Formats: sequence, C-alpha cells, structure tokens
Amino acid sequence: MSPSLHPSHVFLCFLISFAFFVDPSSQHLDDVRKKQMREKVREMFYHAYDNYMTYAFPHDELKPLTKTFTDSLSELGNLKLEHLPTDYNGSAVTLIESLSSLAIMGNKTEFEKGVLWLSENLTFDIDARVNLFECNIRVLGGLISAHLLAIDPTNRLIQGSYNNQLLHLAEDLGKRFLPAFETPTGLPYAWINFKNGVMENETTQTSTSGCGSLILEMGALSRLTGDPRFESAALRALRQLWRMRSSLDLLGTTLDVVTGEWLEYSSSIGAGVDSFYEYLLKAYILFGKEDYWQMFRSAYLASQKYFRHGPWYHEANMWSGKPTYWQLTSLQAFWPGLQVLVGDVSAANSSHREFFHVWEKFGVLPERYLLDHQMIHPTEKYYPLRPELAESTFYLYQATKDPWYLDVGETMVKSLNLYTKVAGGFASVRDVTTMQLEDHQHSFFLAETCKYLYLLFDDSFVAKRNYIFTTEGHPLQVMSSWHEKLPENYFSGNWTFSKSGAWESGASALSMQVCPSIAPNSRRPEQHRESVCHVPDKKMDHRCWGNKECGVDATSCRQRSCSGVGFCGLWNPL
Ligand code: DMJ
Repeated sequence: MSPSLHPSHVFLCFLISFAFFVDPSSQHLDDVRKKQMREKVREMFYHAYDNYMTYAFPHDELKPLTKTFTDSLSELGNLKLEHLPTDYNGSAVTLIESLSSLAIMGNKTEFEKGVLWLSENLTFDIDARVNLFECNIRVLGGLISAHLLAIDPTNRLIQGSYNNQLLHLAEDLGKRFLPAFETPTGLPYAWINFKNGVMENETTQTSTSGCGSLILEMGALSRLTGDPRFESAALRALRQLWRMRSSLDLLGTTLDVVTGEWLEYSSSIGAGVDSFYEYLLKAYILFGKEDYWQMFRSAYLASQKYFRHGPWYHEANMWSGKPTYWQLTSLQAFWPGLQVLVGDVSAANSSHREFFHVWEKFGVLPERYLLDHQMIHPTEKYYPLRPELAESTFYLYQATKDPWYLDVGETMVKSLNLYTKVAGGFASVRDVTTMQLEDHQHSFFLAETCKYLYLLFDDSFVAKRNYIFTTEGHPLQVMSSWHEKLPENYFSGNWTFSKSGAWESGASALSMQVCPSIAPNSRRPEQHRESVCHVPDKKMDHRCWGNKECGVDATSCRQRSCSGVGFCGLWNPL
C-alpha cells in the first residue's frame, strides 16, 4: 500500500470529531438518499455519454441540440477546421475524458472498449494547432490516468491483454508538446501544431495557468516512461513563472513567453491563474518535493492576504496588492475544494456557501458576478456545465460528512436536469437569466461535473486507493515510489508536524499528524470550525415539534430552535 497525503485522509481529522454526533437513524436516511442520488448521477452521465457516442464520436465533443459534433472546440481551442486534413475524424476527446469516470462507475466493458478503440485508432500525427494547456489536461491527463487505472490489478478493468497502448499514445503526445518549451524563458507557447511544432508568427502570449499547470501530467509521464524531458520542461517553466512573481508573492494573469514580461497585472484565484495554485499543492502531494510546498505555501498565504474579503475573493494588482476587480467567477468555485486539501475547512465552507447562494439565486452558476454591484456581468451570463462547485462540494462532504453538502449536490443535480438536459445530451446555458441554451456539451461535463457529483454520493472508489485528481478530474494514484522526500513541516501555527519516516501501511494524514489542529484556534476564538460542532436537525426537512429536535448550526455553532410554525432555525437572538 502506498503512503499518501490523499484528501480523504486529510479529511479524517474532521470525520473523527464529527462521528460522535451522528445519529444512526439519520445516517441510514443519508445512506438511502446517497444511493438514490448516485443512480440519478449515473443516469446523467450515461445520457451525456451515450448521446456523444451516438452522434459525435469519434469527433471531439457533442452538440446536443442539433445532435451533431464539433472538433473546433472553443474551450479546447483546438483543431480549427481549416487546419484539419480532409479525412480527419476527431481525437475522441470526450471518450478520452470519460474513461476515468467509466472506471469509477465500474463500467469495465465500456472502459475496455474505449481503450481498445483508442489503441487502434487514435493518432496525433495530424496537422492541427492545439492549445497546450487544454490538450495537456484533457488528452494527456485522460490517457495517463486511464493507463494507470488499466494497469492497477485491483480494478481488473481490462479482461484481455493490455500492452501499455495508452502510455505509448501519451508519450507520443508528450513529445509533440516539447517544441513549445523551446523559448528563451523556458515558458511554453500556448499553441502548438501536432505535426509541425510551433507555427510561424505564433502568438507569444499565454496565461499563468497555461504554463503553470502542466507538472502533474508531464511529471507523471516522465515517471512512467523514464524519459525525464517532460517533467524537466514543465518544472523549468513552473520555476521561471515563480521567479517572475512580485515581492508580494502574487502573479499576473497573462505574460509573454519570449520576453518573460507580464502583460496583465491583475492577479486572482480565478480564470487564467486558478490551476497554477492547484498544481503546486497537488504536485507536492504526488511527488513529495518540498519545493512545491514552499511555493504553494507562499502563494496561498498571499492569496489569503490580498484577495480574500470575508468569504469572497476579489482580484488584486500583483505589484501593489490593491483590489482591481470585485468579481466572482464560476472558475473560482474550485478554491474551497483546494482549501479542504490544505485543511482550511472553515474558510472553504464559508466561500462554498456564497457560491451556492449564487447558484440558488440563478439556478446555476453564472460565469461572472459583480460583487460590488451584486449583479450578474452584462455579457458573461453563461454556464457551460462547469464542475467547480460540484468539485468543492465533494471535498467538503468528505471533510465533514455534513449532510448539508448532500443537499447542495441534490440541488445541483435537480437544476442540471431541469435546465440543461435535452434529448441529445446536456446543453450549456447561454444566459442564466433566461436559461436559453447553447449547442455544446463540453467534455469536462463527463470528466468532472458528473464524476464529482457521483463521488459525492458514492466515494467507494477513493476509499480503495489514494488518489489526487488533476484539474480535469482525472485520478492519479499517489505512490511512494514517486515521492522523493517527505516534508518536515507545514504551516506554523495551527499546523502540526509530520514525523518523517512514519509512513506505514494505510498511513493517513491523521496517523502522520499532518492535519491542522482541530482544537478551536485560541488566538482567534471567533473562528469556528464548521462541522466540528455541527449537529444535524432530527428530521431532514427541518420540521420540528420542539427545540429538542433541532441541532447545532454548522457555520456559527449556535443552537437552533423550533419556530412557532415548526421549523428548526437560528431563531434565538444572539
Ligand atoms: C476544466 O477544463 C478544468 O477544470 C480547468 O482547470 C478549468 N475549468 C474547466 C472546466 O470549467
């Protein structure tokens, strides 16, 4: 068994304290509900998957309204039609993205069929210009993760023989990425042509996440193939990016890969930067290098200092730290999930609640919401079936086992079915104020949105093994052989120390003492830890006859009471 710092282990710290309050009858109700919800999510996944396979495969993504396909994905930004050979049939991106979800849902037949098809048909020897970041997280990540799942004997996903075909494809793809890194700075071009490398007059502009979120996939590829070039290229780029930070430990959003100059100074945890933070922490978990932790620690502390405003995160100028834009973006909703991984559950909970309020207000999460005007952005009103809120809900439920997160998941499943399900799959929402739809089912709906909702209601997959999930939701197993050195310490203050060398079979973050302290923070007594105090109401619908049937509020830790009309709530004045 490999040692790990897997999320579900970090979560154990919280489960232990919460377990004392769980009433067996409500536990049973939760279990029944979880099974029902899991089946609803499974249906959603197959509705999206089957329609893709029927109407779009082997092209990249499904257009669910017209039941056609697209290879010129606006998000993937790749495979512009004018660059495609006439016999081009797509790279089956949605199939690649679905493999790990199929594995998690236990569909061995479809997983094996997909692997075989890709082994025999997928080729990258095409004259196509692709976005490096998108291709890395979707295609390279999808292939590597599926390869790891295929060779894991506990899953028994492949009945016949498997000869590392997915790894060979991944290696071929990785080699095609390498020319992008041949710049004076080592920062990769955002676009690369599979066949011809970097094209003439290619744009030199890229984003922080574009060159700072490659290390998981490329690092894993190096570990699996023994070819160090992939990891070295990604690491060199990451180090260069980190050198370019301001004295406040902030990074801008866009930059020039040739001159190494920042083009956009506004800094945030959202679009253009998001997965840069995510990959620092996850690279540390996967590869155990102290470097990653040091970078993450500084970057995380700076984000809390300069972006955080109560539960919200605004943008700030990387040089001055002064706020720039007061906006909530849908992509930011991954942040609470990341905070759970570092053990900052209380902060995660309060931000997550705000994101969910916005979801409830509109029915889904709009792309951009103006915090200073409390209104939706006039042009970015869309919801392209993004996964981030589901992702954070899954992490928070793992951390707390608070059934409230199951309610959140249920609400999301209902909204997705109500507003976005059509006969031909699931369609993106063009305008959340009218719920007008758009003819696009992004592959991340299968790779992430459905996966995280499924895992929320059935986490048996993560209970078996220690995984981290890439930014595209593809699981990578945490293995001791990939670790170089264990960390000696974490955040000072409310973080405890790990005992080096304490890895053992089934070792967890709890047994290694790397969890944040669960005792109330004596220096900041006003900060309550959500769910350490939480006692659910007796009835799931919160109805009551008397105060005894009401629990303790998860966020404020205040005793709830029964109102005159029979509902538990925070009715007593402070
Ligand atoms: C996904 O492709 C990845 O999660 C990426 O990091 C940014 N967001 C999209 C889905 O919203």
